[in-house]
Amino acid sequence: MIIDRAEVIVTSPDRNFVTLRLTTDDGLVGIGDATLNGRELAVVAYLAEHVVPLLLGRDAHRIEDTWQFLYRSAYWRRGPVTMAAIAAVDMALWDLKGKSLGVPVYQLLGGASRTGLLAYGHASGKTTEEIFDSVRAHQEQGYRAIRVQTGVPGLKSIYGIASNATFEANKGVRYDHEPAQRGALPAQEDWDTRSYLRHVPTVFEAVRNEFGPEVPLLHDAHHRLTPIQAASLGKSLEPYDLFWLEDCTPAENQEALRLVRQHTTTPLAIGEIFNTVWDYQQIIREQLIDYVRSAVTHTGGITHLKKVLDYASQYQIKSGMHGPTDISPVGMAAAMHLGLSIHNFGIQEYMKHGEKTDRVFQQSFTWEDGMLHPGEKPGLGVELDVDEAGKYPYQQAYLPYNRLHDGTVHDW
Ligand code: KDG
Ligand code: MG
Repeated sequence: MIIDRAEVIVTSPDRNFVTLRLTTDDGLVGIGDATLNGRELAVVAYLAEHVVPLLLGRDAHRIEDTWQFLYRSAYWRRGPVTMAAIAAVDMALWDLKGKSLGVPVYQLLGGASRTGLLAYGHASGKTTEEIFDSVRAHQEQGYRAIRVQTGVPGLKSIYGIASNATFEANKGVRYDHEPAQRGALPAQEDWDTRSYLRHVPTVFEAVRNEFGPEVPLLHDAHHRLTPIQAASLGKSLEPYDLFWLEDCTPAENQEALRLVRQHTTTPLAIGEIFNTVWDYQQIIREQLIDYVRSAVTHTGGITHLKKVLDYASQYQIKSGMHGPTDISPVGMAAAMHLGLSIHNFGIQEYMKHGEKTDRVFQQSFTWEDGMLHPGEKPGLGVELDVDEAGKYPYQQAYLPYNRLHDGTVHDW
């Protein structure tokens, strides 16, 4: 099974996606997700200029060796661009191995450890009434666990709060297919931590009163708090029994989590912008988090994220893999195969892709009763329709960013 063709395909059906497509001498095709939201073309260049030439002629069965070769031979290690590129190669190789052996990837990873994957969706609203509508809409769509993001009085727009237009377009499930803003510049939003810290607990109190104690509720603070502010938020949310509080502080300072941990028992999830096991070294060893948020796509693929999660399992830390719409259906499938097989699966984030995306990527996963399953097709179970992908060229798009009232750029 020798790789004799490697193509990098960029498509923008509902948003931008980067896919690596490998073809072997025996005619098998494997695909991997390399989408890095807002920096897509950097990964395209890395793959096309520096990785594709290394892949031609290699034995596609040698997954571990190819991973080590790409990671170590570059000299420059880690980083989101490098690790997304390696992830795409890794996913495509697992896809090929599954297809060549006629089994779904989760069987190659040790087989199923459960019957399905509990998934959470994104409810949001500017007001409590809008949030209630959004939670109800998610429950009607089958979601059993729900992330709640709220508008804050005095702030005009906040990332993660879907617009009314999006609510309509998504048939009642309030999330954006395109939270990245199309155009040459990122949109500017405003931020005020004191207003946020005062408001969020009142929203969770209302949601708990309305929906009862059973439903797992999650919240994402998007890296915006200092350690002591994060500690205070965790403490004030304790009565509402969150499943997790995500990205409470900027994640690159691992030590900060010690202070947060000393003050609150609200479970913590971190890692959607991490890309290697080294980013997790201290917070796993010191048990400063409860859930690993990395996506397969941004953490060097199935091969590397499995190692992170195996390390985490020694400390009873579970998976909570990143699954917004900027993870392509290929990256989502990889997450489902990995999540089904590991023992320490926690929860899977799942935002439905748009209809155009579903036409470009034909998928075999199932969504029943709030649970995902990757399906039984050999490989990852996703096929890329190249002709359909060609209809949607890349469009420049960026995530928004924040400024405080005095104009200071704030953490995102
Ligand atoms: O590309 C970044 C988004 O995917 C991210 O902001 C979404 O925070 C996010 C989440 O938890 O899904
Ligand atoms: Mg997040």
